[in-house]
Amino acid sequence: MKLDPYKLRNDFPILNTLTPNGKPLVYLDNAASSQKPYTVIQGTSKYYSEENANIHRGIYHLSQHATEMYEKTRIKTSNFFRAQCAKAIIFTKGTTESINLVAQAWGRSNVHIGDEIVLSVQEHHSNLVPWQMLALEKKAVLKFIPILEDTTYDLSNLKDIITRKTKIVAISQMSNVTGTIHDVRPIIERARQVGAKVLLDGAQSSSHLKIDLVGLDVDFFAFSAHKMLGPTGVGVLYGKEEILEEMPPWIGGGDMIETVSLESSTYANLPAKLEAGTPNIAGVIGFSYALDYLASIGMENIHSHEMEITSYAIDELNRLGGVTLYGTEDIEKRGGVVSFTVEGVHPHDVGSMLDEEGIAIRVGHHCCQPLMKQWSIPGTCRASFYLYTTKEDVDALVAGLQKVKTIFSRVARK
Ligand code: C6P
Repeated sequence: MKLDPYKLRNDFPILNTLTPNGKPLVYLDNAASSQKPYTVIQGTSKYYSEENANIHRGIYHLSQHATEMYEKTRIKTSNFFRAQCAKAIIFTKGTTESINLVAQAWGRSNVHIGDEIVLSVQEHHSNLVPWQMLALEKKAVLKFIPILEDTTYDLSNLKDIITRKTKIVAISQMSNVTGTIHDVRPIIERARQVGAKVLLDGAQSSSHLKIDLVGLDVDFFAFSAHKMLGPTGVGVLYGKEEILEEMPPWIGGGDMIETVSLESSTYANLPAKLEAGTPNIAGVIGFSYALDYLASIGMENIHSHEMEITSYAIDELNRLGGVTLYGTEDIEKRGGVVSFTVEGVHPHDVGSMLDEEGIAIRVGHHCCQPLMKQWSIPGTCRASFYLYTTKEDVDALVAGLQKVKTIFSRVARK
């Protein structure tokens, strides 16, 4: 069913606010973080006002109720992403922490001198730095899947890149810079042939696509709640149960133990083993409301809407002229992200001038410095869309860019 962004906007209080200089907010930075609907805001507030207690520790009603809501969110998350089971869902602080958890807990026990770790050249720093740290510690080798001119993965040399020496392949399913949705199946198949594990960075794909984790047959999947209408400070690491079972704990502390003596400890079963300390209970419960909201709309409908908006934005930006667009022209391979540069204008100037018009986009390297280096540019301007983005938002962006171009062409003439 086609979604109605105009109707949905009423569910997001921030979208009806004005910026400090009195302009209606045009929010086009959803790849950085999405806005939150009333249900998430009110659900989180209800937890703090009426339901707040620590979990897994109390035998009193409030604590048991909070535990139940927290654990129900785990089950809901598992069902939403068609995971193996709820135990395979580990709550973290976000994608970054989820990837670090794998790099450190799994990586330290499974990656050894001379082993290879395969990444791609367009990874977010969160899916580069943790592996660089591990490779340095273990004297392992980093290898990279290149991208084609259309920004999809170049699979032509996959057999040479992913070999019997490969221990793990860690790649993103959707680029935060170009919005390219990658066909990761051939990469997963190749990893299976050589016995390597696969981690998918789902920070972007999780908010835009219907994901079937068991169908994808990935070993690990990492994402953040705040990009899918949920609170900040909550993320998920999905891992195949048998792999998580074998992984040593990452952080030690309360709630992850079975027994503790002064000298040593034994550890709890999954998922507690990998969730030491008091978690972000309010955030996880808030995420449960976000999942309900997304489910009520349907991820396929969200993706269709984004394709429509993205296609409209690409057409309008091309019509504007003087704008270079990055990413594939095949709309079927794109999510709701458009990266571009404006001829003769630094992305930061574009961002600042659009801000004066109430338009929020992200400019810069988007935490993908190696990709910017490959393209020999300091950064791009990035407009990113979501279920509440309208064609009028895109029109506002294009009008703002027209203004930028006019002002800069006047400056250039002087
Ligand atoms: N990208 C962006 O504006 P965290 O910060 O842990 O929630 O997510 C990190 C992350 C990892 N992988 C990808 C592909 C991402 O896009 C992000 C977050 C935001 O592009 C903030 S830098």
